[in-house]
Amino acid sequence: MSEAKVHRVQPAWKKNALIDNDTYLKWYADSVKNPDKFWGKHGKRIDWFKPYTKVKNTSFDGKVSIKWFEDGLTNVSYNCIDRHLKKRGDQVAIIWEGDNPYDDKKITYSELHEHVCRLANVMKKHGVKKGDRVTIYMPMIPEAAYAMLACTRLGAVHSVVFGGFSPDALAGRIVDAASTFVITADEGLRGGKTIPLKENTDKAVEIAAKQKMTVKSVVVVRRTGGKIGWVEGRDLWYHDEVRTVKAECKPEKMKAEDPLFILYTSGSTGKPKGVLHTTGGYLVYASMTHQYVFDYHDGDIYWCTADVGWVTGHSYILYGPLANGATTLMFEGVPNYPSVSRFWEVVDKHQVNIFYTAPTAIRALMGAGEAPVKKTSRKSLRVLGSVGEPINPEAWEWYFNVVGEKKVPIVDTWWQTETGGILITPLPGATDLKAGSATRPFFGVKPELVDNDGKVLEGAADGNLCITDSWPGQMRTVYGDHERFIQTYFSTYKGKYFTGDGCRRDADGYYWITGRVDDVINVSGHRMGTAEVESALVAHDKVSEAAVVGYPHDIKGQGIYSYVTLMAGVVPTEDLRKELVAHVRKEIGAIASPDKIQFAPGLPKTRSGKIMRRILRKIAEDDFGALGDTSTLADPAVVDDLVANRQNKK
Ligand code: 6R9
Repeated sequence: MSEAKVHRVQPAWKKNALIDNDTYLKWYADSVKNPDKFWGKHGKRIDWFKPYTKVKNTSFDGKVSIKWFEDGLTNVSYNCIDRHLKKRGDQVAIIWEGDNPYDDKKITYSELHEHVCRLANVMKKHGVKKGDRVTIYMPMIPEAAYAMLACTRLGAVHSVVFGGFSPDALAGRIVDAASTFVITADEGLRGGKTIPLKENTDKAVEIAAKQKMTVKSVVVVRRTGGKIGWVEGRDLWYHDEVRTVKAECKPEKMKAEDPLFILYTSGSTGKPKGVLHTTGGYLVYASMTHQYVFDYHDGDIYWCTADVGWVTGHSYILYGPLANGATTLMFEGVPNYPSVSRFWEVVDKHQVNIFYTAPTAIRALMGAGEAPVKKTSRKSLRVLGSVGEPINPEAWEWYFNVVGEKKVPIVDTWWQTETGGILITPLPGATDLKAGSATRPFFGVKPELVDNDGKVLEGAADGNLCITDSWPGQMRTVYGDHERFIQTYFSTYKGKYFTGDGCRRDADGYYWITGRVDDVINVSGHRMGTAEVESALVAHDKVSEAAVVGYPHDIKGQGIYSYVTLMAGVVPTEDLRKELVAHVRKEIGAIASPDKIQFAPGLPKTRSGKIMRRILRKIAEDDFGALGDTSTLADPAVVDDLVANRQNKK
């Protein structure tokens, strides 16, 4: 093998592994040669009320149409709960670990069944029907899982909104999905701090009402007991409601292509898109990747540290693991509370075998040194995973050497909200590892690298990452805007799904994701469109223009750097800088807070008025010696001012 240091598959990883390298190669070849046959077989891993006879019916051309298992009938909640009851009724389905280390509980599959049925009956009683959209704005408590599963039981389409988003962001998502039913909690609790979820919901519902979108019911789970406002006739206490309904609720028979959920994600232009996933293909793909990527064996304790507000929480806290009858751990807290040993203490406490987290957390913990890790045992760990952004080789090696003590394989899993599940990844018993590479495609995935003109690059190459054929977990459309779906993903390189990521393939055929090539930045593994932050900034009455770029950040991966031009006569001050940061937090949420704000009398523009972001990125990186050609600028002098006042001087 060439280049980076290779960590070969160790005998212990191979010993009981589900897939070894020969099997990987054979299955992969079969999967791309004859997808109908391959997926026709693996589609049976879930239960169908009516078996499918058609497997794949997909086209990336023209109007783009993606259908899998289209004539089959199934139900996600049935597959995640009911079908396990006979064998696993008393097995723990969810281990919940609270923000406070003394707060935890275990929910068995039969208990999960009852909770989900009751909530589904409450929703039914208040008018929720198949196809309706339900917004879920919850902390990381088991009721978030019940809410999602209850929707799938009825065939309602959930839209989970991350608890860190602002009332404005929540309102936008409620309106876009035309959702009249919201499930939330009084407050969230993270790292000892409360998050006013109900208060935010009240504000969001008001904002939505101004846009003619009436929310009829708000179900409230009591988490902290904090003081909240109450709207009679609209608000419902979860604990009161679930007591009054039956503990049984029949799962709806859903078509494979019936919508399952909407999840909003940032793109390079406009407001966040509602990524739509459907029922059958999504579940087949989420469960299959969960099993093979994490080499999941019956009885394993599995922990993914994501929030259910992101796709990772959907596919790999909830749907994949539960469809496989796993025990999945749900964590309410943060990696550094009460101390930076928390992750490893939880691993020991619950004897976690498979642990899946984000590079930003690894880097932050790495900064705190080895001692907080070493004081824990971690003997139960068998597989470590990484997701959300490129993992730098230093962080990878630290994860491998310190956390896994050189004995545990790392699966660096590349995928996206749009892909539904993992597309490029090592398999623990099959793939030799290289620090920083997501390695090879999962079964059925056909990656391709193209240059900016769309020319296909062969062999070792650096280019734009496309996927040339469909896989069952792929998104089907942008909710309510199929044209935008085609435009965003299938028009840059005709007939191919364009990921928005840059990627290098080495001589061994390993893939190395280099990061976004569009105007999306990745802050602590969270996607943020620069356009969204810009529009929040210009919504402030003292701002006339704004341009936002990412810059390398030690912990977050990328930080948010904003250039702001003020209205004539407004004096730039430190206070105004703080005010603008607070303003963006209010408009979008804390994850969008600019790390740096540079007041700029002018922005570098071409003669046609296009902002030259390339230059802004360089200045933000403090790399202004390499600005490149600035001769096409309308006013080259603005660059001197930008360089002189840069905020990231080394
Ligand atoms: C699952 C998720 C997707 C974007 C994606 C890419 C980056 C995710 C990665 C990775 C390098 C990995 N990304 N995993 N980059 N290596 N293992 O994160 O979905 O929030 O939609 O973000 O994240 O840039 O395009 P999402």
